[in-house]
Amino acid sequence: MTRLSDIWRRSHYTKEIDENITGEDVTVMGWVHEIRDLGGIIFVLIRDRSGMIQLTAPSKEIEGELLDKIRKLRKESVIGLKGKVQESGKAPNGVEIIPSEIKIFSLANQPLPMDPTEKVKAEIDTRLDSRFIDLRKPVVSSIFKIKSKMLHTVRNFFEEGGFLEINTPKLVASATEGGTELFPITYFEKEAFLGQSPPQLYKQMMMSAGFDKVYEIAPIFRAEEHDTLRHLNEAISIDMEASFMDDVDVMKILNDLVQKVIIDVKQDCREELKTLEMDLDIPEGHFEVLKYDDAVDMINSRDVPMEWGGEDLSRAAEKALGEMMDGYYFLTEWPTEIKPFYVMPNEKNPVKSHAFDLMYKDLEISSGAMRVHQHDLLREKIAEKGLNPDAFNGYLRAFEYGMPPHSGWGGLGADRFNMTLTGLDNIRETVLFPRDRRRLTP
Ligand code: AMO
Repeated sequence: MTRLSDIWRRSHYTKEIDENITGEDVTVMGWVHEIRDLGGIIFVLIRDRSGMIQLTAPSKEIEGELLDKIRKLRKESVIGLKGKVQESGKAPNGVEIIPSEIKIFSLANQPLPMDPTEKVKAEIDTRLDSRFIDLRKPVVSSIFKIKSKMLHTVRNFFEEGGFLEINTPKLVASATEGGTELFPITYFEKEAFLGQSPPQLYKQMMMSAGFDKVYEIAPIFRAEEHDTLRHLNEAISIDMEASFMDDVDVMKILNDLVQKVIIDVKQDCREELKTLEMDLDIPEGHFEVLKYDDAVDMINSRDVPMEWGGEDLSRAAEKALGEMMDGYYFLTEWPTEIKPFYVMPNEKNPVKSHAFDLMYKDLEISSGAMRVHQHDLLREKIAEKGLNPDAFNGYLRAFEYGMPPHSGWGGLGADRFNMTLTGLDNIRETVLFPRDRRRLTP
């Protein structure tokens, strides 16, 4: 077929060019990372997704028109390069390319809004404003290569475990986790919201539908005002739900999944981890389980005031726990009162519940529970939370005509989980285009 475009086709990523292909003709595509014009010889570093290669142009050996083109290059312009691979002791990876032809696809304006070579460090706001350039830095793109691997492992893990991937609506009519923290939107003549935990009610309804085991990877929207290093207003949540399982069963699934992701990332993202100077430890066996009661005592022992059942963990409480607990651990037996309506109370002591959180040091990375599957109890619990049960009829009906006992967890925050894999302490680093209290663009 004849092509209408005259874009060249790449023969190699720069990383694939080494002394084994000395003498071969190659075509690479990339960004001009650096230019050094020494008069008699010009060096240009060309960068692509995989790494960098040096173009070497000795002015005596290169014909005038091509040399002029090379002299015209500007940093971060996008070019195609055809040339011969030659061994070179001085070039960054032991080989260089002697050019035969160059195609300039796009010249970059100068000065650049930020320096992608990292020689001049930029603040996070400057970086996010020019995120498309920021992401050109290996230290930044590594974060997203690790995230991609993580998501790939998550999908494989669920598929191999017999889970069905589902998609649930993000435009919803009511809250799931409590009355506040919702973004209202205009839905024709009605008010609607962006879901704060959209899979929650629907993944439970899938249990009534007989799907048995489901998962979803999708955004959650939270209109929380706080401007912290751990919260965003849009985040990616990994959710699962399974029938005929209790909280301990699904904690085991979460435990296994986290371990599998760490094993895969450690094995397949060596370069990226090295770039990030991150040494990942594979946690072995079962994560430690800490009961909420004991956590309160431990927190109080650090002179951080916290009352049993009164509240979720404050930041000071999380920090105190993080100093005493290492790596991943579960917090269990949460007070029923502070958990959402769908959480199953303990049969013998209803003040306590079958809810758990997965923590990494001082960071909560997932919440889950055995759910209430009895219709009348669920209705009662919705009312106890000050919500109108009639507003939940679409959900509640699924509990009237055959609902298995079930459990699940959610919000294995893909972004927060990624923080633990990359060693970063600002969640904005792990999201391409973060949405926070002040940022809605780019
Ligand atoms: P929860 O509200 O605890 O539980 O949220 C679960 C997880 O989602 C992530 N997360 C966030 N990440 C970034 N920014 C935010 N603003 C944010 N809010 C939450 C965290 C957190 O641990 N439906 C239940 C889950 C379930 O029971 O299945 C839920 O949403 O990693």
